[in-house]
Amino acid sequence: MNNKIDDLKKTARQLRLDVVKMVHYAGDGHPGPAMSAMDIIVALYFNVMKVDPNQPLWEDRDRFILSKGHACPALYAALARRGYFSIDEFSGLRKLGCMLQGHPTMQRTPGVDMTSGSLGNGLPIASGIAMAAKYKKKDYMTYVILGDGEIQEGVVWESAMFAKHHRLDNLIAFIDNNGWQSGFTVEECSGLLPIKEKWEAFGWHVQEIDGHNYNQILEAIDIAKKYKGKPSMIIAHTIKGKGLDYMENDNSWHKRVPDEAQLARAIEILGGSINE
Ligand SMILES: Cc1ncc(C[n+]2csc(CCOP(=O)(O)OP(=O)(O)O)c2C)c(N)n1
Repeated sequence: MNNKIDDLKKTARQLRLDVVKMVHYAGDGHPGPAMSAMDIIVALYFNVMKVDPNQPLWEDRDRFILSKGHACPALYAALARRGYFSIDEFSGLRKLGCMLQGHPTMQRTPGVDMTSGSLGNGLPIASGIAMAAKYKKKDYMTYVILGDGEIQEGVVWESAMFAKHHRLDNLIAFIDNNGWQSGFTVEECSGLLPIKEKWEAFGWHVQEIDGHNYNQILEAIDIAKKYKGKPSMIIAHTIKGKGLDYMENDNSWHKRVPDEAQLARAIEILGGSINE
C-alpha cells in the first residue's frame, strides 16, 4: 500500500511540474485550478481507471470528464505520462492547430472523452454516458470532476436529479472543493453552501474527503464503486495551487503565468528538471 501511495505522490510531483512548464511556455493558462484537481486525476489515471492508452476509444474503457475544463494542463500531463501521446506536445499548449488546446477538445486530443470548458456540462454528459452503459450492459465506470463554483450552473442540478432517478451507480462525481472561483470565494459569490446537504437532498450517496490524501481518495472511490442504487458524489476538500508555496490559496493563480524564477522555484520544490 505504501509503495503504491509513494508512487502516486511521485507521479503527482512530476505532473505538477509539467503543468508549470506548459503554462510558462504557452504564456497563458490556469495553473491554480489544475493543481487542486491534480491528486484526484493522478489517482484515477495511475491507479483506478481501466483504460488502454493504445486504444483511446476502446468501448469498454472507463470514462473521464474534466468538467472544469480550464484545469486541462493537469489532464494533459496525466494523459501524456500515461502514454496517450508524447510529452513533446506540451510545448504546443494553447497554440493554434496543436493537439493541446486551451480547453479539452475530444476531436483533437487522444484520451479526452468530452470537450469541456463551458462550465456545467460535464455532469449532464457523464450521466448520459453512464446511462448508455446501463442500456448496453457494459460495466465501465464514468468519472467526472466538477469545480465548486461550477455547480452554481443550473444544469448541474437537473442532471443530479436525472442520475438519481435512473439509479446511476456507475457514475462517480467529484467536487474539487477549493473554495474559490475565478474572482472571489464561492461563499462570497453565491448561496451555494452547504454543499453536502444539497447533494444528499438530491438523493446521492455523498462522501467528504481530503482531496490531496491518496488513502482517502482511493478508499472513497472503492466505497463509491461498491455502493449500489445511487450515483456517488465525493466532495474533495482541496487547495487551489496545491504543491507550490507561492501558488497555494492565492487566487491570482486562477489564470496566471509562472515566470522564469517561479519555474525554477517549482523545480526546487517538486524535483525533476527542465528537460524531463
Ligand atoms: C458557462 C461558463 N461561464 C463562465 C466561465 C468562465 N470561468 C472559467 S473558470 C471559472 C470559475 C470556475 O470556478 P470553479 O468551478 O470553482 O473552479 P476553480 O477554477 O476554482 O477550481 C469561470 C467563471 C466558463 N468557463 N463557463
